[in-house]
Amino acid sequence: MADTKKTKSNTDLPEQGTRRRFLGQSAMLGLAGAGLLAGCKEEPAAKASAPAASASATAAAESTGIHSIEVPPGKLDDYYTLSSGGHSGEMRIIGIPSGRTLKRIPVFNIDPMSGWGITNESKAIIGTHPDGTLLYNTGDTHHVHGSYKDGTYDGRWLFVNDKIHSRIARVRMDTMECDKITQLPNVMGFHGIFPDKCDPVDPKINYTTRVFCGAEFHIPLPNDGRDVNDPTKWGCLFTCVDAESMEVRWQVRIDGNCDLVATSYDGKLVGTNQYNTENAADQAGMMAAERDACLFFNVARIEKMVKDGKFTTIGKSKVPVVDGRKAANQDPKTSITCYVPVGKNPHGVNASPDGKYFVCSGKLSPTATVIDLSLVLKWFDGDLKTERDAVVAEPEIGLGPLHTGFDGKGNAFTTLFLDSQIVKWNVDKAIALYKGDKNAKPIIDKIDVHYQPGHGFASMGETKEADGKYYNSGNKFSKDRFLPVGPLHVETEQLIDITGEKMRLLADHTAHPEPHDGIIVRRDIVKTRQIYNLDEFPNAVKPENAGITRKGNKVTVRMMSIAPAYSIPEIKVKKGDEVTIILTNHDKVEDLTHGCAIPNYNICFIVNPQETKSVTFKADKPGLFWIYCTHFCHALHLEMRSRFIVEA
Ligand code: RUQ
Ligand code: CUA
Ligand code: CA
Repeated sequence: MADTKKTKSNTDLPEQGTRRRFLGQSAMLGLAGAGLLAGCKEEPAAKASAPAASASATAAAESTGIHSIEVPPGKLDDYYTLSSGGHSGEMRIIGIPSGRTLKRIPVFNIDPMSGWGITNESKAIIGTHPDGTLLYNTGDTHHVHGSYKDGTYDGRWLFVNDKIHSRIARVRMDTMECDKITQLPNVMGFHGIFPDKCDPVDPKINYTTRVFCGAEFHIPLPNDGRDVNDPTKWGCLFTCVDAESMEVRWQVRIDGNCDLVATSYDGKLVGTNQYNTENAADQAGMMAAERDACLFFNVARIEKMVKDGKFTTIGKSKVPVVDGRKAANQDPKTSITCYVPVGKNPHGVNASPDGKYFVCSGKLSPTATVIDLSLVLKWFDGDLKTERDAVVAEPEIGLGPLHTGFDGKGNAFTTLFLDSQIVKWNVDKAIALYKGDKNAKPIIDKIDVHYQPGHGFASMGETKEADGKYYNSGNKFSKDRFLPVGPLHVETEQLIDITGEKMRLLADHTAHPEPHDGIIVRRDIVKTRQIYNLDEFPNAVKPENAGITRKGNKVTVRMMSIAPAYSIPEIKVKKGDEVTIILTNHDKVEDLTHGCAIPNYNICFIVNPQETKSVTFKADKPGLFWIYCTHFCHALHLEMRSRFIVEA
């Protein structure tokens, strides 16, 4: 830590290389103790990085690769980044290369702009208690992945996890709205998520029909108060969800835990990296073993077992659970799981676009482990001696490797959290080195990022159409890169040109805390609708059924909006009535959206063209309340109002 003091009192700020080394060393010191980040947070503001950044921008302009990331006024981006929002509970859409934020999609959070978590329709998706209040209003999204067809995105769905309450959400890409949320039973800390790309048995089903979910935390099974003081009885499960119905298909009880998830292109294998093969309940215990594992599941065999009724259930859940623990899977030829040993406490598992390999990063080991999927299948056939023999490379790539993206030209780009760098390395050369070719040099380039990158992902890099253009480094700390905005800083998403031999930093984009993972999707794949279809809403209000009806103390208001007016100028109810307002927007012009806010009643939502939404609440406050339009729609937007009168 002497280094820290020296740099702090020094007015000549260190240049990037020095600072980078400092980050590495201090973070390693932190590692030995409790906090991984103890050192790097102490880092002084280093203004020296500013000229370095503009220098690389100049270099970018002169390069043969990407000439400009400027998207001039009126021009459109080439890609969509679809990103998680961390404990904001939302998802986000960002234009690439400009970095413009295009949309925030509420998922597990509450959003007064759209009315998510306020309208009856969104509450039904999120889930409610019997009294109509939301089951949860917090969420923690980490990983967004798209549905596949033929090994690339089909533009149909996005799937995202909620780590807090172990829920999976689906977002339909035509409206970019969440349409389903499912809570996973028997698990806690649902972290990794990945859709399949093909059916394991029927290659004609060459599109996503399953989504796999990995749970991090060990819990009593069932978690109903039993065994809370006996960690030896706790367990973790891996879950398969049906992509179409969003129902849980099956679960596998495992040894150790899950973290990230990756799927093979042929649909036969799905893998999860395990950092707690020790099954420990404390941090020291989780770091005890020299090696942990990448755990593979044989999807076809699991589904055969479920079909044959060879499963149990846990507690009140009816979901079939099969046993994937080592003790129950001694013979590879019948085994449903294969535990491939990898570096200590690995993080991240990513599938290469050629369909051949999974790469597991070391995190506490400076290595990446390359696993050949054909050898894993060979192990399942009983033709590979040990699980470890499926490893075909383990290059030393730097400190704190976490996540890997690919350029589709045989190169991997891994984030180095402790080194604050991205390392570009060649998979074939790493394999040659592992085989004994001493002249093979897998490391091609390293570039500083600012700072402590977590996820790194490339344009179309999770598909067979990986195009090797852009790489996004999702950094966990921005420190000195932006104007300070209080003790909490904005995050940086750094855009890197990966078209050339050397990587080039193109831009610093800000991100509201705290995005984790994302995907960069070519814009032609995303086909959004312009307006809704009135007939898709069973409760749509039309001129023939518009008006106010009463049944006992239940009042239903069926209202329409056409700019700049609501169809009902005055709504009269009695104190104590239960009021349901159903609002259909009859405007047909794209983006001609209206809002509906009721002061003091905590009601606020929008209706898009040809869309219907509803709210239900108790009229418990007498008085006059102006229902007004929140969404600018017309020159007479302010006059777009209706009187809501609650008689005492
Ligand atoms: S994890 S920084 Cu939640 Cu995606 Cu790796
Ligand atoms: Cu309608 Cu503003
Ligand atoms: Ca471990």
